[in-house]
Amino acid sequence: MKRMIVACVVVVSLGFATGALGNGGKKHGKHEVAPAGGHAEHFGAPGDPGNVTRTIDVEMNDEMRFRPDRISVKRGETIRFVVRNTGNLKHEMVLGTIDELKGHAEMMRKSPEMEHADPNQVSVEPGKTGELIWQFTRDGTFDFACLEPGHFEAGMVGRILVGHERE
Ligand SMILES: [Cu+2]
Repeated sequence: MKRMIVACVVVVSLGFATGALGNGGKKHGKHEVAPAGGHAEHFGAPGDPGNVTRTIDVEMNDEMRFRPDRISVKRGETIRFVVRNTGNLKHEMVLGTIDELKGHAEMMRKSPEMEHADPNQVSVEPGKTGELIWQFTRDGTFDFACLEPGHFEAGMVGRILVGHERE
């Protein structure tokens, strides 16, 4: 858990450094290399829009809840999450394991202005809709959360069951 947080910090610092240098027009460029911390491979990989097998609508609201907050997928499925923010606050859906989400939530509390744009997350302004495409490659129980400061702590979390029977 401790180590996971450290890994996150390192990745983010590198991102900042690259952005700050901004040389060679690489600013805000997509990371081509495999992520150092490798959080993503715990539960899958960014999905190819051409391979989407199912669309799941998710609502985020100011009651600090996701609806649904429990999602079942089959291993191998590529899911397009259509994420609608029905509240008046900014919300986001971040996929991960509960430990790494906790670590990120802590970072977000310390640096609320921090913006992160990874393929495993989507930030959605009030009244807007965003999309997140993810392929689930491993069986298991994974989590998602809103990491806007305080939201995770208020219970804005959900769970994804991969490879389990549909409920
Ligand atoms: Cu939120």
